[in-house]
Amino acid sequence: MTKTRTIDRGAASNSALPELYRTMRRIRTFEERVGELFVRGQSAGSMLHLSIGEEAAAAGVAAAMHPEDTFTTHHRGHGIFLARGAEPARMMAEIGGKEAGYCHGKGGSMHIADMGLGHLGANAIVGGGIPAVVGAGLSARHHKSGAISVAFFGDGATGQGVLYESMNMAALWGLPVLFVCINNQYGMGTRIDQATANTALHERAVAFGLAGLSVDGIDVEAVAAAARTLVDGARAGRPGFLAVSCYRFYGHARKDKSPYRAAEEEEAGRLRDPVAHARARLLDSGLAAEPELDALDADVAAEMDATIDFTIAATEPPLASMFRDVYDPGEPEPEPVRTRIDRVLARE
Ligand SMILES: Cc1ncc(C[n+]2csc(CCOP(=O)(O)OP(=O)(O)O)c2C)c(N)n1
Repeated sequence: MTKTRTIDRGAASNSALPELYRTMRRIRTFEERVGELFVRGQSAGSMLHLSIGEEAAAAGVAAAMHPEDTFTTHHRGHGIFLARGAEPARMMAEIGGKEAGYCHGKGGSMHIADMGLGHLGANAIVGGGIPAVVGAGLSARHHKSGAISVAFFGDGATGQGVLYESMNMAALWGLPVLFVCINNQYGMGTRIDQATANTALHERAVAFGLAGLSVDGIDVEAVAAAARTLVDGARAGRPGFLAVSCYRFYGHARKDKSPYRAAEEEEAGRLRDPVAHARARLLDSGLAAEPELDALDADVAAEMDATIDFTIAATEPPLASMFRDVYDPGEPEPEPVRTRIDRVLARE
């Protein structure tokens, strides 16, 4: 796999922006290739949710976390896992339903998990991953591991009761937990202000006794700074809530052409581009020069091209492994469906 370069910003600068830019560029390009995988009919399952436009939320919060910290994601979590150190090839292979994937192709896009990297699981049920971080936070405190646990979810999850139960318990018990709401303005085809009267979502967390902040998701440095404040607080037993405001560049899932949004709105929304914003900031501040950024982008493109080639060439899991990693290894494996069908047919 191609190794991507980092920007040499000299000993004088301690800005985190070059690395944040690189993380966001990798997410953007990965997601574009995942879109291609879908169009080529090579993704497993019929749904894919891309996080293009939301890169700053993933990169900024991930940068504030420590290696031992754990997290859960929603159905739009590819970028978050990449920012937390996922190998693109293993992740895309998972999305392609291949044996080489993080869950041997059985999780797919919406159910990736990897305990080694602290990923407690992506969850397709809106709000489904949120309570798990309360448990992880309680466990971390009990075992004095020093870790925090972070739930990433969309604005749609703020309509789920489980968020409020989880925030209440986290605040009541002073757990090392952070709730990160990626507000991309839409829950499927419904704009947030058509579903929610008070769209200042962090205020709800404050009402529950958490530290609540809201940040503009076009600015990855602002996201990282807000996340650092809340991560530090969470580690000291003061749970937090971060609302990151951004725009979902494309439809809800790959098949959705978002007919419910005006073209002008989409155009304006896509101008709120965190990757382009970071690039402009790097150039304006002299932290990087254009050729350097072009070279980095090209390296990332090559890395992700290799990733899609790897995925397409990878093999599917054997049928015999269908129930492996699905049931308790201590229990006998259920009879594979194929053998059961064959047995029933032979009886007829
Ligand atoms: C409990 C539940 N209700 C409904 C759905 C169907 N559904 C899937 S994604 C989605 C929208 C979620 O919006 P949001 O939480 O804002 O995340 P986004 O898709 O914008 O990233 C809905 C309603 C679901 N998966 N789970």
